Amino acid sequence: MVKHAVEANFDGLVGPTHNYAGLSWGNVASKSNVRAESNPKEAALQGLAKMKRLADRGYVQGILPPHERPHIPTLRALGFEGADSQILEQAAKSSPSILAAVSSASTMWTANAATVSPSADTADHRVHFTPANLSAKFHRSIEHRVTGRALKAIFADEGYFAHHPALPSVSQFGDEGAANHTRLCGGYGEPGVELFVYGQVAFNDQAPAPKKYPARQTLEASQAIARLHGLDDQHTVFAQQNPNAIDAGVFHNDVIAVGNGNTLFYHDMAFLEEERVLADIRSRLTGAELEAVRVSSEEVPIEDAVASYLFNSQLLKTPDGMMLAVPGECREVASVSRYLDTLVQSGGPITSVEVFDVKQSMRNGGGPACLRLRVVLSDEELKAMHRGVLLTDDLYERLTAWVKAHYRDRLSQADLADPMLLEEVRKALDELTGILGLGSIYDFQL
Ligand code: SUG
Repeated sequence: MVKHAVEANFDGLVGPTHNYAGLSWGNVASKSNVRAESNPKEAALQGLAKMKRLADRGYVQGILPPHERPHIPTLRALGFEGADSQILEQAAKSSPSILAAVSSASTMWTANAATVSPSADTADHRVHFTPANLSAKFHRSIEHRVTGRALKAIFADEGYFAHHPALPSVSQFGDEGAANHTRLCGGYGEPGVELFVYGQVAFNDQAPAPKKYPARQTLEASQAIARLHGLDDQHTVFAQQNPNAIDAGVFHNDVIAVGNGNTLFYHDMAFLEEERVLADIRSRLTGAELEAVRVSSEEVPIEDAVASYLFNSQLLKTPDGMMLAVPGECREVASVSRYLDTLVQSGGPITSVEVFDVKQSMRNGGGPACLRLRVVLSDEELKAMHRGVLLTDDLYERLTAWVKAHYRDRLSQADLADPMLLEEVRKALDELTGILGLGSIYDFQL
């Protein structure tokens, strides 16, 4: 029986150590803004404003909390010793790159937090979650344990929700979560097609692969997730990303394609085997015809797609079609702005475009779609989850006040060694778990 379901978006609340450390080789924005001064307060408020606008439009909007950073347990595991302040001092002196990595607020990009399969697709009819190991980048590889704890605290009822540990943390199983996973469907409660996009085949040296930048997701990882989630062949399509796109700065599929419902909005350089991928989706999709909105390289050159993050927009169902929630940068790149003007008049499934300012995150390569993890939930599942993380007017007010009270408005690389910053972060996060009713999820709370 088909149940009524909704798509909930869980945005990562930007953490108090948001900074620009140039940690992501292959992510053009991260490298170009290295060592620029950041504004964590503005970043968090921009994120909250996006969430509020969408919640006001009637979308179910949730929050995933930031992690404890700088992460002292990781520094201890790497041999730094003494009191927390001594550890920070030693790390800053001898290994500033390691200190920067364990200080990143990268958990804000929750599209990389996990892969989620809705109950309509899975063999045991539960919602399945696998936190991404993010093994391609050291600063992100330390996220999955706490992410797993947060997801378990929010989706606790084992009758409805199943949680898997992250895949083995090695390059052969490199997994970047929902950034490389899109679900196409008729209604949200109907069985859908889960499109897994990978950058490289790990156990085949002959398979096409990017030459310049790393492929962060492997076919083997995507297949493992599909097995763990109990997805059969009728509900899955595996597609290789075009290696030339990765080499042009498309480090995740969500930088070049976004899908929702029966609509797939993508660039002609997104997939290695475009025709095969579309045919596979079409042959599996039930309850609706696929609407493929293809943007050609003539309309939007790949460099402009990467610079503007056109495809890192959120595609959201509206009563009369689909809304594309684009980052402000899309109006600053001429080809993209022109394309958007024609898009809504084209008579296709995308009927409106709205602009969101998430500049602080964009400077690290994170657009509107990076900032959210989608979880399709039936009415019963929505009731069963921990609702303290769902954005209401009251929660928005409390979180805004919390950010204003605890966050700095400027942060440089030198500030990361400041023991006061660590204290501020822990105080703020302890208060946050109280506001969200999450119990203890951080190492410093256990
Ligand atoms: O993993 N940037 C993130 C951006 C993630 C975007 N997510 C999606 N496309 N879904 C990354 O590359 C940069 C941090 C720094 O350089 O300080 C960073 O981690």
